[in-house]
Amino acid sequence: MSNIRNIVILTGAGISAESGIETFRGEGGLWENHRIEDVATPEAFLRDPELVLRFYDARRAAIQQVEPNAAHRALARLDSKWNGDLLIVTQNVDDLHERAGAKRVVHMHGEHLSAWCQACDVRMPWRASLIDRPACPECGAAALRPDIVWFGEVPYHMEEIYAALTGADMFVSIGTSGAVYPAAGFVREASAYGIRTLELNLEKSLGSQLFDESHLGPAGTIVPQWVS
Ligand code: BV8
Repeated sequence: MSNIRNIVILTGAGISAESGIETFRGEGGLWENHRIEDVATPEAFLRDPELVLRFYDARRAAIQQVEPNAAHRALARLDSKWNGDLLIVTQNVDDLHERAGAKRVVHMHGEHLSAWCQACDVRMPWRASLIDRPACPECGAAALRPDIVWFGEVPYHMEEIYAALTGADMFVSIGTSGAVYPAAGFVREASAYGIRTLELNLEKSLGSQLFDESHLGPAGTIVPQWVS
């Protein structure tokens, strides 16, 4: 990586799989027989708020029981020693990158440990359950929802992400199926800017043929190898 100065790293559910967090589209990817696309939408929340809140309560509790794995730790090491620009753009809503020590992280699909009040529009750290519709600590309304970007909603940090992409020398995608946009389109943008692209994934993804280079294997093994 001698002639590389600025890196953008996209991560997906696959980087957290070895920490024990289910991915979305693997064999265990259904939740109580619901596809993620059927639960993670504003329409689902309007139609059946209890189902959606139960889904997120279960995942918010689960991520507080697991630990970062070797892949998260390797990216945190890279972040701390890298002198150029580096941005970890995660589609994941867990906090494992941060708990491994990474600093330059943005969550484009939101975060499990954050709640968003639909009455006063304030976002706040949140670790407890939302199923009983607790009052917003800011305004008192029972209007808290998971601070998660659902399908059909605009992802967070898009300006920062595209600015980082246009200035990057390398784009690395780790543990994502390439099923969800706009994240799945970043490799196309990177290639259009003439940026070197690398995929580290357990198996071929929907976008594998778009990458200059692709290494297959578990992230806990191949990410530390790439970083060292
Ligand atoms: C938007 C929060 C407009 C929920 C999630 C074309 C262009 C633009 C939009 C669209 C488009 N076509 C369709 C759309 C709409 C839609 C979309 O993409 N739909 C899909 C289903 C076709 N997109 C949207 O609605 C987005 N909003 O487009 O707004 C816009 C656009 C641009 C700019 C401004 C505005 C919003 C999408 C966000 C949805 N929310 N998450 C929650 O988490 O509960 S998406 C959800 O899928 C998760 O965030 C997840 O991260 C993400 C992607 O899944 P992956 O992370 O890739 O996980 P998956 O299970 O699929 O794959 C795991 C991979 O890991 C596999 O490849 C596997 O092999 C690998 N793996 C497994 N184990 C390991 C491993 N790899 C390494 N090691 C291992 N051990």
